[in-house]
Amino acid sequence: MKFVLILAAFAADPTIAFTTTGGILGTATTTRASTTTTIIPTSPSSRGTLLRLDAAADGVANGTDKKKVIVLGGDGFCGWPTSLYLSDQGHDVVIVDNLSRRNIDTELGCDSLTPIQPPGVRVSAWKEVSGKDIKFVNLDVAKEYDLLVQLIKDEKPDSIVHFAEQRAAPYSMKNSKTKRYTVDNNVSGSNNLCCAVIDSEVDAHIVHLGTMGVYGYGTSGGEIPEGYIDIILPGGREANILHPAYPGSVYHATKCLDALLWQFYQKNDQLRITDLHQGIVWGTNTPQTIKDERLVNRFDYDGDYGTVLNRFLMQGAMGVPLTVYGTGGQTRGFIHITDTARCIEIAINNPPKAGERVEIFNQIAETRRVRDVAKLVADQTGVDVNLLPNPRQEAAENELEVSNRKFCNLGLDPITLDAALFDEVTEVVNKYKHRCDPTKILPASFWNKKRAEECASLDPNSVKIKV
Ligand code: NAD
Ligand code: USQ
Repeated sequence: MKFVLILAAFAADPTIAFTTTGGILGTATTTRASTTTTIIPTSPSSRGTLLRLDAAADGVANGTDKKKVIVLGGDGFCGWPTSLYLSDQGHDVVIVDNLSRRNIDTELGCDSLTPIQPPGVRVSAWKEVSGKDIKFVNLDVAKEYDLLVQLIKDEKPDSIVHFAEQRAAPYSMKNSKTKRYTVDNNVSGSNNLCCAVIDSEVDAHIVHLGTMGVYGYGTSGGEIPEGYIDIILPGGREANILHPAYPGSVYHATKCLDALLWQFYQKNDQLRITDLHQGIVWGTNTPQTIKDERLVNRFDYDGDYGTVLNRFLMQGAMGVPLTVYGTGGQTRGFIHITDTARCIEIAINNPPKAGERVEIFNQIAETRRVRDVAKLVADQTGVDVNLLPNPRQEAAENELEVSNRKFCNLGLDPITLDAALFDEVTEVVNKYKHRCDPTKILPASFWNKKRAEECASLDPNSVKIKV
């Protein structure tokens, strides 16, 4: 399957050109090939970027078997659009979620900028729009072990996609309660999943969402390989081992612990496991979630759960100076939400064989430095860039070079940061800006006492939105 990016105004604008293998599209850097048939606007009224989707390329439409897929954490930011995408591709999807993310919103006194509907409304809207069923099961993967085993026995999934973790680094560093919750929830959930696959005697392929943060950022001394690194042991013996873990938060540490669990259960029980080391996801809607307002994806903008590019796009649209931490010298990997869903399907379609070591992919499109991302947004929106004291204990500057060859070799043609695609997010923000609580925009979690003291002057009430 191929997606292609086009600008709605291309016919009228001679400065905008297509490329087939990547390069410059108009004045914005982007990559997409262009053999598509169907056009799906990112919003019914969009005059900006369109995402085109050729339904006849991979997945079931391309002759791949229809799969039964359980999506753990399928109510979340990545899980919901992935569930719809897999369903749209003809797979049979069961969502499992304990709605803990929605409860954390209540705990933090904030909410998704977009008005996400309850799971029941979401799945019936999808049925109405697509004619396809998605089952929703409210279950705690970390605590309700027997129900999890029974569900796997009943559904006999081919694949289980595991998104069901506490995923915010800042929330995981808030206090000892959130640190302990993050470890308990994430590590127990992953361990339960392995045990449940073994106990149910269903040969399901586990596809886990890991993070680029397991590697540390730029600690390899060169390009970060996909999961495994060649080393020379004392005595000169060559080996290829899991890349050393170097987490930067309690959350990232849980992903390192997960990686060890995957390695152990693969070795001991021949489980088939794929670990996807994903970068920061940006964007909001996908060609599926845009089909009906009741399907809208969640949009986190607050200091704990909002991730950097979506936060900057939201701030830009609301006339709020961009919240760059420190010098903005951190380099990170990025991927668009539409590609998250695509990568999951590619992983599902390419499981390791029984007995093969854990398959690891780096799920990113590109790397960018935070201050460069801020400049891109500031240039487009005219807002100022604010350099704030850094609430995090992290390197002020880092280089990052990452291999993503495995996904590209399997047909991913990744979407890269593109000012035209920013319009989709800006449109969403403008539509729902009345739902924003500006007091939630500044950082609210600090990595240690020193960082908290350095940030003491930040006043949440000082942030004003331009109406
Ligand atoms: P999210 O918080 O929006 O979604 C996670 C979902 O899992 C939520 O709906 C939550 O209710 C559910 N959940 C959590 N613990 C659970 C449990 N014990 N039982 C059942 N359900 C549970 O997060 P997201 O942004 O969709 O991220 C999904 C996964 O992708 C995470 O594992 C995260 O580490 C990984 N990831 C996310 C990003 C990103 O930028 N968002 C980047 C890289 C990796
Ligand atoms: N940052 C700012 N200003 C902000 C927000 C963040 O300068 O307003 C900086 C941070 O200091 C950090 C970088 O931007 O250096 C990225 O922060 P982030 O919150 O966007 O991303 P992170 O905390 O790393 O976590 C997110 C997801 C997590 C996922 C991870 C992928 O929440 O689930 O695992 O991205 S990665 O970063 O590749 O490890």
